[in-house]
Amino acid sequence: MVAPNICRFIGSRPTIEGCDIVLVGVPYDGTSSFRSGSRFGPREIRAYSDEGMEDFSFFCNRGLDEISFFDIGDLPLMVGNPGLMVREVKKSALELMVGNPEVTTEESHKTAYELTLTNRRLLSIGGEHLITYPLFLAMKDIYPDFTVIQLDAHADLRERYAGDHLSHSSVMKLCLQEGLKKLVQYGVRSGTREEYKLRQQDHRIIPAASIAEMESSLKEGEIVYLSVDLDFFDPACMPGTGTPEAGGYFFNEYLDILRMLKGKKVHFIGADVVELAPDIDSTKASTVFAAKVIRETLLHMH
Ligand SMILES: [Mn+2]
Repeated sequence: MVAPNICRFIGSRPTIEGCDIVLVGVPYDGTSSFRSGSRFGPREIRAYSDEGMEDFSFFCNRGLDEISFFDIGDLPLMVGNPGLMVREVKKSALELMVGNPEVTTEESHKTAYELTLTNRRLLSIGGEHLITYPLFLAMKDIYPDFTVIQLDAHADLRERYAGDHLSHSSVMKLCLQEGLKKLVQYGVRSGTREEYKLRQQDHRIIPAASIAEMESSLKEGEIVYLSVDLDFFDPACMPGTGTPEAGGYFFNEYLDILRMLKGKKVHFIGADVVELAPDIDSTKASTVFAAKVIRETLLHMH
Protein backbone atom coordinates (compact mmCIF):
# COMPACT_ATOMS: atom_id res chain seq x y z
CA MET A 1 0.00 0.00 0.00
CA VAL A 2 2.76 2.41 0.90
CA ALA A 3 5.90 2.86 -1.15
CA PRO A 4 9.13 2.02 0.63
CA ASN A 5 10.87 5.12 1.82
CA ILE A 6 14.38 5.11 3.14
CA CYS A 7 14.39 8.68 4.47
CA ARG A 8 12.04 9.15 7.44
CA PHE A 9 11.03 12.28 9.35
CA ILE A 10 13.48 12.98 12.15
CA GLY A 11 12.62 11.12 15.36
CA SER A 12 10.48 8.47 13.65
CA ARG A 13 10.51 5.06 15.30
CA PRO A 14 11.98 2.35 13.03
CA THR A 15 8.72 0.37 12.84
CA ILE A 16 5.00 1.03 13.24
CA GLU A 17 4.61 -1.40 16.17
CA GLY A 18 3.35 0.35 19.27
CA CYS A 19 3.03 3.74 17.53
CA ASP A 20 -0.22 5.62 17.98
CA ILE A 21 0.62 8.37 15.50
CA VAL A 22 1.44 7.70 11.86
CA LEU A 23 3.01 10.35 9.66
CA VAL A 24 2.07 9.84 6.02
CA GLY A 25 2.87 11.79 2.86
CA VAL A 26 0.04 12.47 0.41
CA PRO A 27 1.91 13.81 -2.62
CA TYR A 28 -0.93 15.05 -4.81
CA ASP A 29 -1.19 18.47 -6.49
CA GLY A 30 -3.40 17.69 -9.46
CA THR A 31 -5.82 20.62 -9.02
CA SER A 32 -3.37 23.35 -8.00
CA SER A 33 -4.50 26.48 -9.77
CA PHE A 34 -1.72 29.04 -9.42
CA ARG A 35 1.63 27.43 -8.67
CA SER A 36 1.89 23.67 -8.36
CA GLY A 37 4.67 21.54 -6.89
CA SER A 38 3.21 20.58 -3.51
CA ARG A 39 3.51 16.92 -4.46
CA PHE A 40 7.21 17.30 -3.66
CA GLY A 41 6.38 18.63 -0.16
CA PRO A 42 6.54 15.41 1.88
CA ARG A 43 9.80 14.21 0.36
CA GLU A 44 11.56 17.55 0.87
CA ILE A 45 10.21 18.00 4.40
CA ARG A 46 11.63 14.60 5.38
CA ALA A 47 15.04 15.42 3.93
CA TYR A 48 15.23 18.84 5.59
CA SER A 49 13.87 17.59 8.91
CA ASP A 50 17.09 15.67 9.17
CA GLU A 51 19.44 18.40 7.97
CA GLY A 52 17.85 21.61 9.24
CA MET A 53 16.27 20.78 12.57
CA GLU A 54 16.69 19.07 15.93
CA ASP A 55 14.23 16.51 17.22
CA PHE A 56 14.09 18.44 20.51
CA SER A 57 11.75 21.40 20.90
CA PHE A 58 12.82 24.35 23.02
CA PHE A 59 9.23 25.57 22.86
CA CYS A 60 7.78 22.72 24.88
CA ASN A 61 10.88 21.18 26.45
CA ARG A 62 10.18 17.86 24.80
CA GLY A 63 11.73 15.80 22.07
CA LEU A 64 10.32 13.62 19.34
CA ASP A 65 12.15 10.70 20.99
CA GLU A 66 9.59 10.94 23.80
CA ILE A 67 6.60 10.22 21.57
CA SER A 68 5.76 7.12 19.59
CA PHE A 69 5.20 8.03 15.96
CA PHE A 70 6.16 6.29 12.76
CA ASP A 71 6.74 7.91 9.37
CA ILE A 72 5.35 5.36 6.94
CA GLY A 73 6.36 7.20 3.75
CA ASP A 74 4.23 8.46 0.87
CA LEU A 75 1.03 7.01 -0.52
CA PRO A 76 1.65 5.98 -4.14
CA LEU A 77 -0.61 8.42 -6.00
CA MET A 78 -0.80 9.23 -9.69
CA VAL A 79 -0.80 12.84 -10.83
CA GLY A 80 -4.18 13.85 -12.29
CA ASN A 81 -7.66 12.34 -11.72
CA PRO A 82 -8.81 13.86 -8.41
CA GLY A 83 -11.71 11.38 -8.08
CA LEU A 84 -9.32 8.45 -8.07
CA MET A 85 -7.06 10.22 -5.56
CA VAL A 86 -10.04 10.78 -3.22
CA ARG A 87 -10.95 7.07 -3.28
CA GLU A 88 -7.40 5.87 -2.77
CA VAL A 89 -6.49 8.29 0.03
CA LYS A 90 -9.69 7.51 1.93
CA LYS A 91 -9.08 3.75 1.70
CA SER A 92 -5.42 4.05 2.74
CA ALA A 93 -6.25 6.40 5.62
CA LEU A 94 -8.81 3.92 6.99
CA GLU A 95 -6.32 1.08 6.76
CA LEU A 96 -3.67 3.10 8.57
CA MET A 97 -6.05 4.22 11.32
CA VAL A 98 -7.87 1.01 12.14
CA GLY A 99 -5.87 -1.65 10.34
CA ASN A 100 -8.98 -2.94 8.61
CA PRO A 101 -11.87 -0.75 7.42
CA GLU A 102 -14.40 -3.50 8.34
CA VAL A 103 -13.57 -3.03 12.02
CA THR A 104 -15.37 0.31 12.07
CA THR A 105 -18.82 -1.28 11.81
CA GLU A 106 -18.10 -3.65 14.71
CA GLU A 107 -16.87 -0.79 16.82
CA SER A 108 -19.79 1.52 16.09
CA HIS A 109 -21.17 1.12 19.62
CA LYS A 110 -18.11 2.84 21.07
CA THR A 111 -18.18 6.54 21.80
CA ALA A 112 -16.00 8.86 19.75
CA TYR A 113 -13.79 9.39 22.76
CA GLU A 114 -13.27 5.64 23.27
CA LEU A 115 -12.35 5.36 19.62
CA THR A 116 -9.69 8.05 19.94
CA LEU A 117 -7.96 5.83 22.49
CA THR A 118 -7.80 2.74 20.28
CA ASN A 119 -7.24 4.06 16.76
CA ARG A 120 -4.02 5.38 15.33
CA ARG A 121 -3.99 9.10 14.56
CA LEU A 122 -2.68 10.34 11.24
CA LEU A 123 -0.59 13.41 10.63
CA SER A 124 -0.73 13.77 6.85
CA ILE A 125 1.67 15.90 4.85
CA GLY A 126 0.41 17.39 1.57
CA GLY A 127 0.18 17.78 -1.23
CA GLU A 128 -2.52 20.32 -1.94
CA HIS A 129 -5.47 21.07 0.32
CA LEU A 130 -7.89 18.80 -1.57
CA ILE A 131 -6.27 15.84 0.25
CA THR A 132 -8.12 16.91 3.41
CA TYR A 133 -11.38 15.83 1.77
CA PRO A 134 -10.65 12.06 1.61
CA LEU A 135 -8.98 12.26 5.03
CA PHE A 136 -12.16 13.86 6.39
CA LEU A 137 -14.26 11.10 4.76
CA ALA A 138 -12.09 8.44 6.41
CA MET A 139 -12.36 10.13 9.84
CA LYS A 140 -16.12 10.40 9.38
CA ASP A 141 -16.40 6.66 8.78
CA ILE A 142 -14.86 6.11 12.20
CA TYR A 143 -15.91 9.05 14.36
CA PRO A 144 -19.59 9.98 14.58
CA ASP A 145 -18.90 13.61 15.37
CA PHE A 146 -15.89 15.90 15.42
CA THR A 147 -14.83 19.47 14.77
CA VAL A 148 -12.51 20.59 11.99
CA ILE A 149 -10.19 23.48 12.80
CA GLN A 150 -8.88 25.04 9.60
CA LEU A 151 -5.93 27.43 9.65
CA ASP A 152 -5.84 28.93 6.19
CA ALA A 153 -5.55 32.19 4.24
CA HIS A 154 -8.48 31.07 2.11
CA ALA A 155 -11.97 29.95 3.06
CA ASP A 156 -11.89 27.02 0.58
CA LEU A 157 -15.67 27.20 0.35
CA ARG A 158 -16.05 27.60 -3.40
CA GLU A 159 -18.77 25.64 -5.14
CA ARG A 160 -16.38 24.71 -7.89
CA TYR A 161 -13.14 25.95 -9.38
CA ALA A 162 -12.08 25.81 -13.04
CA GLY A 163 -15.27 23.82 -13.68
CA ASP A 164 -14.51 21.09 -11.15
CA HIS A 165 -16.06 20.65 -7.72
CA LEU A 166 -13.07 18.54 -6.61
CA SER A 167 -10.63 21.38 -6.03
CA HIS A 168 -8.33 22.58 -3.25
CA SER A 169 -10.41 25.77 -3.12
CA SER A 170 -13.62 23.77 -2.50
CA VAL A 171 -12.29 21.40 0.13
CA MET A 172 -14.25 22.70 3.14
CA LYS A 173 -17.41 23.09 1.07
CA LEU A 174 -17.07 19.40 0.20
CA CYS A 175 -16.62 18.46 3.87
CA LEU A 176 -19.73 20.47 4.82
CA GLN A 177 -21.70 18.73 2.07
CA GLU A 178 -20.56 15.38 3.46
CA GLY A 179 -21.82 16.09 6.96
CA LEU A 180 -19.26 18.26 8.75
CA LYS A 181 -21.21 19.95 11.55
CA LYS A 182 -18.62 22.33 12.98
CA LEU A 183 -15.86 24.13 11.12
CA VAL A 184 -13.70 26.66 12.98
CA GLN A 185 -11.76 28.84 10.55
CA TYR A 186 -8.91 31.10 11.53
CA GLY A 187 -6.59 33.19 9.34
CA VAL A 188 -8.95 33.52 6.39
CA ARG A 189 -8.27 36.75 4.55
CA SER A 190 -9.05 36.07 0.92
CA GLY A 191 -11.96 34.67 -1.04
CA THR A 192 -15.00 35.44 -3.13
CA ARG A 193 -18.06 37.45 -2.08
CA GLU A 194 -20.05 34.19 -2.04
CA GLU A 195 -17.57 32.61 0.35
CA TYR A 196 -17.69 35.69 2.58
CA LYS A 197 -21.49 35.48 2.72
CA LEU A 198 -21.47 31.76 3.41
CA ARG A 199 -19.15 32.31 6.36
CA GLN A 200 -21.65 34.77 7.82
CA GLN A 201 -24.76 32.70 7.13
CA ASP A 202 -23.89 29.05 7.61
CA HIS A 203 -24.30 28.25 11.30
CA ARG A 204 -21.85 25.34 11.01
CA ILE A 205 -18.98 27.72 10.23
CA ILE A 206 -17.28 29.70 13.01
CA PRO A 207 -15.13 32.43 11.45
CA ALA A 208 -12.82 33.15 14.40
CA ALA A 209 -11.13 36.55 14.38
CA SER A 210 -8.68 35.77 17.19
CA ILE A 211 -7.21 32.88 19.12
CA ALA A 212 -9.46 33.86 22.03
CA GLU A 213 -12.50 33.49 19.76
CA MET A 214 -11.29 30.07 18.66
CA GLU A 215 -10.85 29.12 22.28
CA SER A 216 -14.34 30.19 23.28
CA SER A 217 -15.84 28.25 20.37
CA LEU A 218 -14.39 24.97 21.69
CA LYS A 219 -15.58 22.81 24.56
CA GLU A 220 -13.09 21.27 26.91
CA GLY A 221 -12.12 17.83 25.59
CA GLU A 222 -13.57 18.49 22.13
CA ILE A 223 -12.70 15.95 19.43
CA VAL A 224 -10.75 17.79 16.77
CA TYR A 225 -9.22 17.33 13.35
CA LEU A 226 -6.69 20.10 12.61
CA SER A 227 -6.02 21.16 9.02
CA VAL A 228 -3.11 23.55 8.50
CA ASP A 229 -2.80 25.14 5.07
CA LEU A 230 0.67 26.65 5.18
CA ASP A 231 -0.56 29.80 3.41
CA PHE A 232 -2.08 30.63 6.82
CA PHE A 233 1.42 31.90 7.55
CA ASP A 234 2.73 35.18 6.22
CA PRO A 235 4.58 35.06 2.88
CA ALA A 236 7.56 36.49 4.80
CA CYS A 237 8.07 33.12 6.48
CA MET A 238 6.28 30.87 3.99
CA PRO A 239 6.89 32.05 0.43
CA GLY A 240 7.06 28.44 -0.76
CA THR A 241 3.36 27.87 -1.20
CA GLY A 242 1.00 27.83 -4.15
CA THR A 243 -1.14 30.84 -3.23
CA PRO A 244 0.64 33.15 -0.77
CA GLU A 245 -1.49 35.89 0.84
CA ALA A 246 -0.22 39.07 2.49
CA GLY A 247 -1.22 39.77 6.08
CA GLY A 248 -0.53 36.30 7.45
CA TYR A 249 0.52 34.79 10.73
CA PHE A 250 3.85 33.82 12.27
CA PHE A 251 5.30 30.77 13.95
CA ASN A 252 4.80 32.01 17.50
CA GLU A 253 1.10 32.48 16.82
CA TYR A 254 0.89 28.87 15.70
CA LEU A 255 2.55 27.82 18.97
CA ASP A 256 -0.04 29.91 20.84
CA ILE A 257 -2.80 28.02 19.02
CA LEU A 258 -1.28 24.62 19.88
CA ARG A 259 -0.95 25.68 23.52
CA MET A 260 -4.53 26.92 23.57
CA LEU A 261 -5.71 23.53 22.17
CA LYS A 262 -3.67 21.72 24.79
CA GLY A 263 -5.18 23.95 27.48
CA LYS A 264 -8.62 22.97 26.19
CA LYS A 265 -7.57 19.29 26.41
CA VAL A 266 -8.81 18.64 22.88
CA HIS A 267 -8.48 15.09 21.53
CA PHE A 268 -6.77 15.13 18.17
CA ILE A 269 -8.06 12.41 15.87
CA GLY A 270 -5.74 13.60 13.13
CA ALA A 271 -4.14 16.57 11.46
CA ASP A 272 -2.70 17.63 8.16
CA VAL A 273 -0.13 20.17 7.01
CA VAL A 274 -0.61 20.99 3.35
CA GLU A 275 0.45 23.21 0.44
CA LEU A 276 4.21 23.41 0.81
CA ALA A 277 5.56 23.79 -2.74
CA PRO A 278 9.26 23.47 -1.91
CA ASP A 279 10.74 24.40 -5.26
CA ILE A 280 9.12 27.85 -5.24
CA ASP A 281 11.38 28.90 -2.34
CA SER A 282 14.92 28.21 -3.50
CA THR A 283 16.34 29.15 -0.07
CA LYS A 284 14.43 26.14 1.35
CA ALA A 285 13.55 28.20 4.43
CA SER A 286 9.87 27.38 3.79
CA THR A 287 10.67 23.67 3.87
CA VAL A 288 12.49 23.90 7.21
CA PHE A 289 9.63 26.05 8.53
CA ALA A 290 7.09 23.40 7.49
CA ALA A 291 9.18 20.69 9.17
CA LYS A 292 9.08 22.70 12.41
CA VAL A 293 5.31 23.14 12.13
CA ILE A 294 5.08 19.35 11.85
CA ARG A 295 7.43 18.73 14.77
CA GLU A 296 5.45 21.03 17.09
CA THR A 297 2.16 19.54 15.89
CA LEU A 298 3.40 16.00 16.61
CA LEU A 299 4.54 17.05 20.08
CA HIS A 300 1.16 18.60 20.84
CA MET A 301 -0.91 15.72 19.42
CA HIS A 302 0.48 13.35 21.95
MN1 LIG B 1 -6.58 25.91 1.78
